[in-house]
Order: sequence, then structure tokens, then C-alpha cells
Amino acid sequence: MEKNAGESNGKSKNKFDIVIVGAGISGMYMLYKMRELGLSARVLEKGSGVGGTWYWNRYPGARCDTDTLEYSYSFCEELQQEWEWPERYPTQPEILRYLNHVADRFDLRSDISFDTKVAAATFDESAGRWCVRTEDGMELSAQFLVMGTGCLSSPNTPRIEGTDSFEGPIYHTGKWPHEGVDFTGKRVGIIGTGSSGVQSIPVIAKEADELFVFQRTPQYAIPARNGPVDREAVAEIKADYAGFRARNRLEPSAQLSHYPANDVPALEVDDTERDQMYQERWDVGGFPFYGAFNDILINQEANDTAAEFVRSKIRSVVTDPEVAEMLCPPHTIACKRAIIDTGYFETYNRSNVHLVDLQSTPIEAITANGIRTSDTEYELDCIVFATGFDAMTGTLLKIDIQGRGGLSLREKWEAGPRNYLGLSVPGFPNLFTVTGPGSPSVLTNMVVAIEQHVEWITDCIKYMGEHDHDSIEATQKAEDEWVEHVNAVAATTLYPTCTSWYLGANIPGKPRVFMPLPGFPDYAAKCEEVAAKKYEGFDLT
Ligand code: NA7
Repeated sequence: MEKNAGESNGKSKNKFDIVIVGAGISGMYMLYKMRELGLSARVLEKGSGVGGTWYWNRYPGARCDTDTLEYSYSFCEELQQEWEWPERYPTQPEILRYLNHVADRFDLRSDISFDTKVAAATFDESAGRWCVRTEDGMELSAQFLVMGTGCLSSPNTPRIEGTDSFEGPIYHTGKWPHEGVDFTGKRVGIIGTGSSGVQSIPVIAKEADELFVFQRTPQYAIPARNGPVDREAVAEIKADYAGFRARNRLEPSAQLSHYPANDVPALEVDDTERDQMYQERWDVGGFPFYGAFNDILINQEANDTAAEFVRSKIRSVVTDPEVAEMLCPPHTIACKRAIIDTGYFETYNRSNVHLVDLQSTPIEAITANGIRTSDTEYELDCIVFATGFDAMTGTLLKIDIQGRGGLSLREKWEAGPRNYLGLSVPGFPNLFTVTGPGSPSVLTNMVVAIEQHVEWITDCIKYMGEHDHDSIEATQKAEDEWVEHVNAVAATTLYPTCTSWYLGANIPGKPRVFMPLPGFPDYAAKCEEVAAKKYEGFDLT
């Protein structure tokens, strides 16, 4: 652990060109790029190691749902050629091993302070610099501040009466103990059936004596069909990795160019042909399912056909018809974050797994011995919260960020996040948010979104250096127009129509604003255009 190291480029201690918050995929790459520019940079990371999301989310079955060959950095040809991924989807330990390898290979750790949580960042107008304060009292000064704090990095633990009285251990999937948890012989209760619940439930079920799943909203899930990577396909991709990456960047979610969406509306084919197309993609597994037709996410009637197809699969897998009905979601499919699974619905056929429907019997309290719903008390040895995150803005707003004139980001975003390009906020000069709200972020392959932002920020800082600019700040007009644009694009889709963390709807009291921007290629083109027009929409001084 290295705190207070900061003598690079002959600058005084704790004075840097740039401070980067977070040593996940964003922060690590940002550091690499700043070094390329010859700038002094310090990364502040609250964990004891690199990896961000993949450092914290160590729950049983944790795995990425983007194909391994796509979920990796593209900036170094040797790195992408040399690294071998064993399976179609990478496990959490495998991704963390990869990110540690990257940190070692590029000697990144020497500029990262671990176990260092940022408490506040204040823009000092007279000096034109950010003063960053950590929880343990360290102060750093930097011209630029980049928030690589991640979109899903503030775990959400709902306030349930009596939680403190529970006598057994309570875990959260988003901050899982490093030493792991042995559920053997235990009665386990798990709250939440999003990706984390859907991934961990089948694994915990195999170990636990009894598993009680407390489900508030049933979820659609598409079989992952994970398995060893196809070596021939890997060789083909590696023969032209750059081409593969470029093709992926042209896809709306910056991935899956090898399995693009069919350009056919769902209702233009008859029922038999439609089911065949769904079945084909169901057999392939994973997100290509949603590309069966081109209007699943924009037309409710089309969406209903996909939803009904998945419901029919749930009914065919789950043997108890009552349980099957409880597991069948009524809502728009893929409107909440889409999920892929391995043996999730099959798990409910096990005699040690019990589904508790919180819609008919809500949780009233956590007691010393377990969870009490409106009709019974479930005795448990431990409880797992798989209840997600205060997504996209949670971590940014936990830090007391104050810009020009003492303007606080918390106040500025009281009614929801507002910015320009998801990158920059008026009133907060030289502050950049990597994959911030208002950018494609969580609707894309995150690594692609991160690389695009880090490279854009790097080019911007380079441009400023070459043109003697000290400060860059988005204009109010640019912010207003951008917010309008993001809302208009979201409104062309079905996304805003249901309760999801995309909308902040999972956090009581959080403003309902659709935060990510659908459509990576148009967004990336806009960012390029802004740069080509000498940072149109920004004030440069
Ligand atoms: P998610 O997707 O936000 O899922 C959280 C789950 O927890 C979801 O089923 C919620 O039900 C449930 N939840 C949240 N609060 C409560 C309360 N108070 N009571 C009962 N149930 C609750 O988080 P994940 O960690 O699974 O996944 C996050 C992302 O990681 C995922 O989207 C991928 O990007 C990877 P709800 O649906 O809100 O009714």
C-alpha cells in the first residue's frame, strides 16, 4: 500500500496533473493513458486491490454475461493476443486474474493508493485545481479529476425493520467476503432475483440445506449456454482482433457483431416462423436472443411475443405449476436489465429450494431467527441480500463533490443527473465522469464504453495541452440540449416504461430519470464530432 507517493515529474508531494478515483477497468486504463501523455497521475482506490466491480462481487456463480473475447481491453495487441479465456463467459475470479495481470504487466500499482476512500473533492477556483480529500485525511491537488467510480459500485441494502436483530451472518452479493462462505448444512434466505440472485441461487442451492428465495419481482432469463470457448472461433477472431473490435463498436450495444440482430419486425412473420426465430436464438444462448427481431425493445406488441416465448419456457422447465406461475414475469421483457442464467429455473425443481412471493406476502421484518413475511416466519441461519446497487449516481454522490462557487453535485443532481455527453457537468471544470449517466454505459459492453470515454478524455487533455488551455467546462446550453436528447432517445424505446435501476426506481426517494443512453455508435460519433469541432459545447480557457 502506498500513500503519499507523488514525486513524479518533479512535482511536489501530493500534487498531480490528474487524480483518478477508482482502480477498476476505467481507472486502470485512464492511468495507462495519462502516463502515455507524460502526465503525473494518482489513482485512489478504496479496495485493497485492482478490479472495481470484479474486486467486490465475489458471490457464488458471479460471472460476466458478455462473451469473454469481447470483455477485455483492446488497447494492447499483445495483451489481447496472449490472454487465453477458458470459457464463453468469464467468471469473476478469471476477470480479476486478468485485471491483476494487466496491473502487473503495465506496472500500474506504483501509481495506485489502495485502501484509500475519497471523501470529498473541491474545485479551488483561484488555483484552478481540484483538492481531493480522502477519508483518512490525505489531501491531493490535481488539475484534472477523473471519476472512474463505476456504475454499480454502491451496494443497495434495503432498510428492513429488525435487520440488526438477526443473529446469523448477513451478506450482500456486492461486497462478498474474500474468504468465501460455506453454506453447507445451512438454511439460507436470499432476497433479490436480479442478475446476482439468478447467478448465485443455483450455486447456493447445491450447497445449502434449505434455500428460501424471497422474490419481489419475477425475472426473465435467457439460458447462457456457457461452455469452453470454441478454439477455432478464437483463432479466427485473433487473426483480426482489431477488425472484430471495430465491428462490435458498430452494434447498438457495442457487442455481438458475430450474432447481429435480424432486421425484421416481430409481427411481420407468422407465429410459427416467429417461434422458430426465438428458438434458434434461445439455443444459441445469451443476449443474441433479443436480436431475434428488430423491434423487441421499441414495440410493446413485439415485446409481448418475446415475453410469452420466455414464459412458455419457464412453464416447461418448472415442474410445479404454481411455482412456475410465480416465476413468470408479467412485465415488458428486457426493460429491466436483461439476465442470462445457468440452471436458474431448474433450481426450483429441487426439493430444498422454496420460492416466497413477496408480492402476495411482503417481508414485514427481519427477526433474530430469520425473515417474517405477512403470513409466516422463515427460520434461517444466514441471509443474503442480492438487492443490487444505487446505480450510476450512487458512488458519485457519496463523495462530496463541490465545483465552482461551492456548487455541490448533490444539489445540482437533486432532481436527477444532468450533464453533457455523460462526461462533464457545467460548474465542475476539468472533472470527467467515465461512463457517467447520459452515456451508453450499462446498455453496452462496459469495456468498450470505458475505452471510448478514456480515449476521448485523453485526447481532450492532450488537445488542451497543445493549445494552452488550462480549463474545460461544459456549457449550460450543451447540458440542457444533451439532457433533452437523452430523454428523447430513451422515449423511443420501452426502457422507461418499467421500474428498474436504469431509472433509479430501486432506491426509495431516488429521482426517476432514465440514466443510460441507448445506442453506442451514434453516441461515439457525436463525441468524435464534438472533438473535431474543437470541443463544441465546452468553454475552454
Ligand atoms: P438488481 O438487478 O438491481 O436486482 C436486485 C434484486 O433485488 C431485484 O430482484 C429487486 O427486486 C430485489 N430487491 C431490491 N430491493 C428489494 C427489497 N427491498 N425487497 C425485496 N427485494 C428487493 O441487482 P443485481 O445485483 O442482481 O444486478 C445488478 C447488475 O449487475 C445487473 O443488472 C448486471 O448489470 C450485473 P425488484 O426487481 O426491484 O422488485
